[in-house]
Amino acid sequence: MDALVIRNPELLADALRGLSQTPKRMEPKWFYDAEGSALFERITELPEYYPTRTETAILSAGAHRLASHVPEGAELVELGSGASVKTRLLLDRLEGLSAYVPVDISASFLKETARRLASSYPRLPIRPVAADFTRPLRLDDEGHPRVGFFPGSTLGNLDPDGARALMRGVRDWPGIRGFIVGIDLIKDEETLVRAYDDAAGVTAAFNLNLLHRMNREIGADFDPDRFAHRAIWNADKARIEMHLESLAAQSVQIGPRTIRFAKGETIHTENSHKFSPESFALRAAEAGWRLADFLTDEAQMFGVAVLAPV
Ligand code: AVJ
Repeated sequence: MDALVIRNPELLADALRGLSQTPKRMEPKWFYDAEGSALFERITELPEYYPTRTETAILSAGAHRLASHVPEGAELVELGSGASVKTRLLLDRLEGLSAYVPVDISASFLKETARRLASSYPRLPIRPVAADFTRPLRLDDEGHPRVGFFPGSTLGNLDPDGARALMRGVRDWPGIRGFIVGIDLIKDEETLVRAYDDAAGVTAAFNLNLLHRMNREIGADFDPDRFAHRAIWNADKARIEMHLESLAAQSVQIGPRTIRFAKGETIHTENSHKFSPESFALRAAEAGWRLADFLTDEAQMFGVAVLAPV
C-alpha cells in the first residue's frame, strides 16, 4: 500500500465500527461529501424521485395556511437547512418573524446560506447555528416564541427511537410553539422502489460514492465495480432500505483492518422511513406533540405535518 492517508479520522472510526458489525452498516450522513451532495441534487431532479418536487409544491400552495400556525414574533429554526428553496417559500409568507435560525453541520455551507438569504430578506435577522441536529440542540431562552422546521423527510432517515428523541428534543426548546415536519407517505411498492433505484443510475452512483469516499478519505481499497446498489421496501418496518451488495467473496483493507465480504453480503447504508398521517401522529404523540394540521398533495404522495405541543 502507498502512504496511508487518513484525512477523516471520524469516518475511519465509524467505518471500522459499522463494517465490523453483523449485518454491516454505515451511517447515511457519510453520503454527503461534495460529490455526494452534488449527486443528491441530481436525485432531486429525477422523474422517479417525487419527494422534493412534491414537498415544494405543498409548501408553495400551503404557505399561507402554514403561516397561520406561526405566531407573530416567532423565531423559525430550520434543521439541516440544505438548499434554501423551501425555506424561501415560508420566509416569503412569514413577515412577522423575529429571526431565522438555520442549523446545519457544515459551517461553510451555513455561511453561504446566511449570506444569500440576508440579501433577499434584509430586515430579517439570520442567526446560523453549526450543529449536528441528531444531537440535542441547546437554544437560549430569549422570551420569544419558536417554531421548528424540518423539511425534506430527513426525519425518515432516523430509526423510531432516534426520531422520537429528535422530536422530544425540539419539544423541549424554550418558547416552542410548533414544529413543521416533511414526511414521505406510504404508497405502492413500485413507486417507492423506483424513487430509490432510478433508471439513469444516479441513486446507484450516490450509494456507491460512499465506497469512493472511503477510498479517498481513509485509504480504503474498495473496488466499487464489485459492489451493486440495492433498494428494497421493508414493509414490516415501513422503510426503503439502501444497501451495497458485494458481488463476490472479497476482502477490503481499511487502515489496520481487513474486512471480509461473502458474495451477496451487504452494507446497509440508509433507511428512509415512510408514514401514514396516523402512524406519524402516533410517533409525534410519544414525543409530546399533537397533529395540529396536515398538508398533502392531491395524490397523497408526501405530507407536511404541523405539530403543536400537547
Ligand atoms: C435526503 C434523506 C430525504 O431518504 O429520500 C435520496 C436521501 N437517499 N435517495 C431520502 C436519499 C436516496 C433522502 N433524504
